[in-house]
This record gives sequence, structure tokens and C-alpha cells, in this order.
Amino acid sequence: MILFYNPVSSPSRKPVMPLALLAVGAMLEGWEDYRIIDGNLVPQGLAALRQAIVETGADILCLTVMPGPQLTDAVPICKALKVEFPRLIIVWGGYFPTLHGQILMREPYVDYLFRGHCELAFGDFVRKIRAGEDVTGLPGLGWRDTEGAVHLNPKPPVPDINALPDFPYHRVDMDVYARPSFLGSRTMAHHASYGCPFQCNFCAVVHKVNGRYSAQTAERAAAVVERLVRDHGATAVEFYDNNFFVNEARCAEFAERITPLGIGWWGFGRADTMLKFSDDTWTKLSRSGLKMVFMGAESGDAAMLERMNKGGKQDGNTILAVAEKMRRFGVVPEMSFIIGNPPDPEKDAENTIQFIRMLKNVNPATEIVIYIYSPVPVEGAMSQEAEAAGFEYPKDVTTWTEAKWERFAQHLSSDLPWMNDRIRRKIANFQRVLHARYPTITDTRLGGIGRVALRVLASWRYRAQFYDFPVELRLLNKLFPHRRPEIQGF
Ligand code: B12
Repeated sequence: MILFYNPVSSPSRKPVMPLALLAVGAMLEGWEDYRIIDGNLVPQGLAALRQAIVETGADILCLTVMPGPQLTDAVPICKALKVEFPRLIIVWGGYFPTLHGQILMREPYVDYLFRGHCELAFGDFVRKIRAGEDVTGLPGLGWRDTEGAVHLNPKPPVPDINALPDFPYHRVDMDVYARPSFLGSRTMAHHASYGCPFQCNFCAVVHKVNGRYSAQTAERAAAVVERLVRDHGATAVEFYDNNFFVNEARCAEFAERITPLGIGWWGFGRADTMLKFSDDTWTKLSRSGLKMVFMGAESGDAAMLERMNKGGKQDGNTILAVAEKMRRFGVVPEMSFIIGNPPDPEKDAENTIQFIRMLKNVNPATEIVIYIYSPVPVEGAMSQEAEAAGFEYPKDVTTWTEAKWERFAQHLSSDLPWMNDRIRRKIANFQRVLHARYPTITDTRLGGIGRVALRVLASWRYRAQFYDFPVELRLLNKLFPHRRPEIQGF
């Protein structure tokens, strides 16, 4: 028996379907029993796991872990369980082990880790463990030898996603994960591709897949959506793919196939790719219920985009043009920006604020998500500049769990060599005024009165570009709290 644990992520957000664990669990269907425990759904993860281990006699515990709150939850749980159940084999996978495997594998409460998209190797791992065979040659595996030396086997190639089984949704309570959103009353999640063909050097995904991409065919992706609608009552679907909109023909065919289902949907895309989509494709996407596309605009400054290796042909004009195009087709652009970048974060913040104002002029419906730059271990100008400014990653996992680094992982920290509180406050004040002047449509709980009050009170500030000390908006936000995608995760 194998237990899977999804650590607590953002406590302020409704739980998100643990797709990573479903992908890995799918490898065991029919020959090995397993159970998924979601820390977001139980009062206490440690107690729930302890009870499950005793009840089922499970001998392997697998966790999926992102840097940030999930890591902070996972570490003490694994420490405690290793002491109580020393023979329990603890395996970690996901973004933290993929990016920071070397330091993680030094921790005695982790027996193995997997890096990258490694469900195939994971299936072999369990088979070998059950047969008492050596596992140390498996791709993507992190392990320690008898001398305690850490080994990280090379990551496996990104698998052909069409050769993998569907997510075993019956393993989780789908009703718990169906959430009301602006897309529909029962919004569910899917992930119809792995990887991303681009190599933006601020993005953790590059480290994981190195520019590789594998997408479900339009037919297969549409069949999954149909199942979510038919079997689980979905009225909307969020696609968590790093980049859903890579191939225009596939997107157009997918849109045609799902149109009769009458759902609302959302996904991640790129401004330059989607600007090239024909009007015909945009019409199909819009008719199929595509409500919003999350796009990494990152910056309005061409030189900064170059330094980020944004690739393709994205510059400020591309972002403005796609926002204008999407306005015509009634699809909302949700543009994220990485702001406060080295070497001159103040100038960078000022330029991006001005650019966001231009964007709002072109398409006032554009949703804006602002992140503070937190380096990821991907080679390129951004990392080099961060290092040159004195930035260093924590040297051990315990440090990663400190409040400072938890904020860093969530792109909220100003405790970085090139940043300071004054710039962070400037960005935060601008955000407060902007979000009050243009309250997000993604917040279904914010009523008409709240929206009007926020908008009226913020208008003069936005017009005068006076963002300092927005005390009145802070007070109003207490009365009418609204969703913060940059904190609650897109
Ligand atoms: C859904 C999601 C969330 C959900 C949480 C999901 C959950 N587990 O509960 C929510 C919305 C809460 C969330 C929050 C955040 N997220 Co998030 N999230 C995603 C997203 C969009 C999809 C993840 C997913 O489901 N993928 C589908 C599965 C099938 O793929 P996978 O996770 O890669 O899993 C595969 C492998 O990694 C491996 N694997 C994974 N786990 C395991 C476990 C075992 C045992 C094994 C063997 C293998 C294995 O096998 C799987 C199949 O191939 C990714 C981007 C992406 N598309 O991957 C960002 C992403 C992971 N998030 C990211 C970030 C930054 C955040 C936030 C910090 C955002 C914020 N500012 O608040 C928070 C932090 C939350 C936290 N640490 O607690 C970054 C991570 C960056 C980094 N440095 O690691 C990503 C990559 C987005 C990005 N491009 O920047 N997130």
C-alpha cells in the first residue's frame, strides 16, 4: 500500500485538484493499492498520515512539493514520520526536488526523490521495490549511497503525454474540488500538456523540461473535458498547462470539439503566439467558452524582455496588440508582470507601472497580476545579475522553510540584494490603487456595492498617478476584501 500526500499550499484558497499525484498514481492502477491524502482537506496532515499508515500498513509515502508553503508543511511531517516509522520509504517529487535536489537529498527524512516528469520511472521504482531489486539506475531518481553521498540521476525525457493513461479522477472526491468561479459554478482542473517550448530564464519550468513540450491531441483533451462534464458535473475547466496555446490548429480543433458542451474555460498562453492566431481561430475559441487567458507579459521594456530570454517576438507592442485583439473577441487577457528586477529595480518598476497604464487604456478589462522577481536556478542574464548582486539560494532545506524564503518562493519578498522596502511599498501601493480602480472579475464574492465603492474612491488617485499612503483604500479593502491572484496563486 502506498500513501500519497499533497501538502498544504495557499491556506487562503480553495483546494486545487492534486493533478501531479493523480498523474503518478495512474501508473499504479490495477496492480498496487494507493490512497491520496490532501493536507488541504484534513485538519492536520501529520495526524491523518499517521492514522492511515497504522490503518493500512502502508510502507511507502510519496509527496509532491513546491517551494513555499507546501515545503514548510512537508518537512516537519516527514521528520516526525521517519522517527515514528523508520522503515517507511519516503519519496518526494515535483518542483522543489526537481530544482533543489542536491540539498534535499541530504535530509535523512527523504529516502528518494524524483526530478522532472517521471511517472514512468516511478512505476518501475515501485515494481522494483516490490521485487526487492536495485532502483538506483532509474532516470530522474535522487538517492544516497552507503557512504551517504548524494546521486542525482539525469532527468528522463518529457514523456509522450498521449501514451499516458488518463488521470484516475475516481481516486479523489471531485465534489470537494469543484469550485465556483467566474468561469462557472463547478470549475474543475485539467493539464493537457507537459512542458513548454520556450526557455524564459525566470521560469522554473525551463529547469524541469528544458524546452520540451508534449500535448494531448485536440481529440483526447476534448474527451477528458467531456468526461469532466458528463461524469463529474463540471461547468467550467481551468487548464493548468504551462502553455496550452502552442499549436493553433490543435487549439482551433479543440475549441470546435468542446463548443457543444457549453462550458467556460481558461488557460495559460503567450502573447506573441496568440497574436498570430487568425480571426477565425479566435472566433472559435471565443464561441467555445474561452473566457480568459493568463499570459506572462513580464515587462513592457524590450531590453528587459531580451534579458529574460522571453524568446519569440514578444515586446510591448505585441502585448498591447494582443490585448486589443482579445477585446474584440471578448476574451479577457490576464497579464502577469515580473517587477522590481535587477540591476535597477526602481526604474524597472516605474517603467512597468507606466506600461500597465497603457495596457489598461487599450483594454480596460485586462487583469493585472504583479509578482516580485525571485530567481530560479535557470542559466541566463537574470540569474547572472542576481548572483552578481550577491543573491544566494539557501544551503539547506531548513533555511528554505524560514518565513523569509517562504515569501521569496511566493514572489512576495523584498529581502533581496537589489530590492528594498521602499520599492516594494511603491509596487504594493500601485497594486492597491489599480485593483481598486479596476476590481477583478475573477472575484465572484465581491458584490456591486463593493465594486462601485472601490472604483469611485480609487479613481482620483489613479488619474493623478498618486499611489502613496492609500489608507482609505486599505480600510475599504477590509470592508470589501477581494481576491489577490498574486497571493492565492493565479
Ligand atoms: C496547480 C498549481 C498550483 C496550485 C497547487 C497545486 C497542488 N499541488 O495543490 C496552487 C494554485 C495552490 C499553486 C500555488 C502556487 N504556485 Co503553483 N502551480 C500550479 C501549476 C499551474 C500546475 C501544477 C500541476 O498540477 N501540474 C500538473 C502535474 C501533472 O505536473 P507536475 O506538477 O509537474 O507533476 C509532474 C512531475 O513534477 C512529477 N511529480 C510531481 N509530484 C510528484 C510526486 C512524486 C512522488 C513523484 C514520483 C513525481 C512527482 O510527476 C508529475 C507527472 O509528470 C504549476 C505550473 C505547471 N503547469 O506545472 C504552477 C507552479 C508549480 N506554481 C508555482 C508557484 C510559483 C506557485 C506559488 C508560489 C504562486 C504564488 N505566488 O503564490 C504558489 C505556492 C504554493 C505553495 N508552495 O504552497 C511555480 C513553481 C515555481 C518554482 N520555483 O518551483 C509553477 C511552476 C508556476 C510557474 N511557471 O512559475 N500552484
